[in-house]
Amino acid sequence: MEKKQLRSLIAGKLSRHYGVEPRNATKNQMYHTCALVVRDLMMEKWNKTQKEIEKKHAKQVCYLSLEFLIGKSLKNNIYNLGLLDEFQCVLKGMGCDLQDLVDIEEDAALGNGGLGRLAACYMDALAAQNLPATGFSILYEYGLFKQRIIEGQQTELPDSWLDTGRSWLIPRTDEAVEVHFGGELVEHWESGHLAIEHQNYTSVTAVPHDMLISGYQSDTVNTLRLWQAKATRTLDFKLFGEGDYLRAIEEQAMAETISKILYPEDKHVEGKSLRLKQQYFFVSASIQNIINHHMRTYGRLDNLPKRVVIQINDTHPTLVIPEMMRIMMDVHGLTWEDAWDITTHTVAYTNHTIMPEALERWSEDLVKSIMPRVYQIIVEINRRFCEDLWNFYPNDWDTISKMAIIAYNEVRMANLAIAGSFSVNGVSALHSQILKDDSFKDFYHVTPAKFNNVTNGIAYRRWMGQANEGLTALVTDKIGPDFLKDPKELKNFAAFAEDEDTLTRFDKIKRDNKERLARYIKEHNGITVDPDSMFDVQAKRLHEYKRQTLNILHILRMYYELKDNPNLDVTPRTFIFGAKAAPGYYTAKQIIRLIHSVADMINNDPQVNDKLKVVFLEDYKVSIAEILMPAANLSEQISTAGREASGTGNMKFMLNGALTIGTMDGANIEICESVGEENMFIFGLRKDEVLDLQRNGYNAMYYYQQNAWLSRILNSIQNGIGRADGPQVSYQDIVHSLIIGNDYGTADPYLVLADFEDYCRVQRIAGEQFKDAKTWNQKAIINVAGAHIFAADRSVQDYNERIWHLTTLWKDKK
Ligand code: 26Q
Repeated sequence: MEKKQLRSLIAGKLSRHYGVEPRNATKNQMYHTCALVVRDLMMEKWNKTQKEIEKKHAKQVCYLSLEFLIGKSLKNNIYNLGLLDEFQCVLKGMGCDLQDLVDIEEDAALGNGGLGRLAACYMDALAAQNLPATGFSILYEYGLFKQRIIEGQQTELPDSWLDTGRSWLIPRTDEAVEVHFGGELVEHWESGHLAIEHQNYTSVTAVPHDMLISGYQSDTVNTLRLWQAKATRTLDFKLFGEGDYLRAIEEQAMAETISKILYPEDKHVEGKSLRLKQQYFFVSASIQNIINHHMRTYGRLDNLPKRVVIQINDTHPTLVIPEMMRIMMDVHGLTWEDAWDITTHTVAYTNHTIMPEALERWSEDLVKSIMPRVYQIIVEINRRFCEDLWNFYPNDWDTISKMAIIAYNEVRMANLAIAGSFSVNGVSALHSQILKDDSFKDFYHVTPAKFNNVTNGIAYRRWMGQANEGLTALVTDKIGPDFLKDPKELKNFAAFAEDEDTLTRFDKIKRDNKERLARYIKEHNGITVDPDSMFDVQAKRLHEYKRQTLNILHILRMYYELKDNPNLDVTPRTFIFGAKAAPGYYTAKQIIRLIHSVADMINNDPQVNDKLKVVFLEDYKVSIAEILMPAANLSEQISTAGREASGTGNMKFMLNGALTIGTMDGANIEICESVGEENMFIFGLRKDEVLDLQRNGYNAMYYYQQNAWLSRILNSIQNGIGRADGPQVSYQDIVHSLIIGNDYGTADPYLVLADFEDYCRVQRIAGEQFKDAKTWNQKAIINVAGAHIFAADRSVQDYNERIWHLTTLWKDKK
């Protein structure tokens, strides 16, 4: 596209939409205008993509996820269209800076963390590789809460992202569908067969809003379809007529709460009925849409598995299985056998969690009252499933009751997901192995062929191409630009680990990125940090199993070592945290507060101040990660072995040239295979050692008593932490849960104390090695090159070869 042409597109849109000239436009008007121009450009490709899918009878993936953590879209879409220079230049001519527009855009935070961001990364990779895909989710009016830190403590504020986000959404009222809740079932005979009628239900209308998903240098534009809940009848005239005006309005408000807010808990599940309604609303609307579209195109359902694969992102969309059965039987008149055959050849399930408290279970009564017909179907699925199991495990009631879909008055979503899908996959090699050996062992024995692994991956064009322009330019100079389309090419960068020019330039790039982050920290935290110090970063959701506490204990140890011996020759460090805690997760919030107390103590102690700083970045989100990852030297991936399904932050850090300090957990193991143990800092108990220790009675108190550092540090946390001239806050609950155990369980369930000494040992090694910048940079370069295996492009190819078997729409033109 010519700059002239782009200029006239922008000016034209501005004048038609706002009636202003470019030089008089506000930044907001300019932002919306550019978004609309970009959307128009994508729309042409979107039409072409849809036509090609029809023409080719292409098989596509429908990715069902309660979360898509998109982040910002403007720059990503301009980048994918290959128009970054053009936009920058044309806007400049209009007296406007593209970066200012990028800054205005709110993140679309329709997700909590890893699982949601993964869905967004996969949508990017699918479009880039010309694979047809539709993402389905909910149009939450409020995304993940905004985090404000007040006196060291997290408070939550609503996130009304739609102010800027709506520029990307195309309402499709023509494709709205109804979802029915509650009511009763009445059975009657209709021309010789039993028909089920659903009466007195509450109807909610699902209105789709489409977001167009572009791919890098690709003509494919896919769809992310977000469902908004609207009352089906805006006013109930009967109620209205009776004067019950308030009830009529109330019914409307009730319906619309379904898509109001994203649940901010990850891992921990609570049986809230609104959450179940969200799941059913989302699943029903999506599958109706999929089936309607398929019927319009083919007029039959038996070939559905040849044209569509439904990938469910964890168990949250599992109700798609019984809902699909319902529609095929009750609406389209299929037999149970035919409907089951189609369903179980269409749905595939990805598991993302090992933590038992994250396994979704719903009370039977709740399921029955919200979706009576779906409940009936689940009961029948369970009956048939247990019957089959009886043949496989004769007389083994124990095993069968563990595998049952309904038991103890609960519906177990993972069991339903496994029974109703043709593929079950974990998200890293270790995680998939644990699913087979442990979590889903009995299922694995019945249908071993169902079980797959697809190691997670990241949108490296966003996480390096856009977030780290300096590094991208360096890599491009050395190995050419092909790696941006084919991640395997990135391997070749390893050959430059000894190259002097590469090393000097790499050092400068990292330094620039650190300065940019230092400016951000100065502006937002008022703290001055030294860009020459090692940036040691832990950024992820706050969870006990991720062990931010272990990091803090080590920081305190370094601090006290320096206090004891101010002349100690330590590598200056800036410890940086970013983390949101689920609003109801007390311990996680205490840990955030502890980090702040430690920061307050250390940052205000002039004795250590040229050596140590601690920074907590408020409101960690995708757009902050984009500044943070490129500036990190050390990436903290320190979960208890066997707990982190994969991790994806670990991949983003290494891709930007940080070295990992980590346990042998999740994808860290594959990072280690890719770069070699000498290029990272591995420590801690291995998965089996963790299990052994826990089986044989782990004694946390023993570590506390035996290790002088642990006693000293934990005592100080118990006694109070804070700056010398300020309030000291005591963290009794944290100390208790580490050495005594709280009401809910044994002491230190995540073995923080057991791994402490070994963690400190490798931290010391990391500190020493950082002094030799050249060797450090060589290792960093090997990490960048080794990250090629973690490209979402590769993950999506794995899914395609092992599970999806999609039709490629076309080859890219060169
Ligand atoms: C479920 C029911 C009710 C309310 C909330 C939830 C819920 C929501 C989100 C449960 C879990 C989640 C998120 C899980 C998650 O993010 N898991 C992470 O997934 C990543 C991508 O595969 C992995 O890399 C991480 O290891 C894993 O923790």
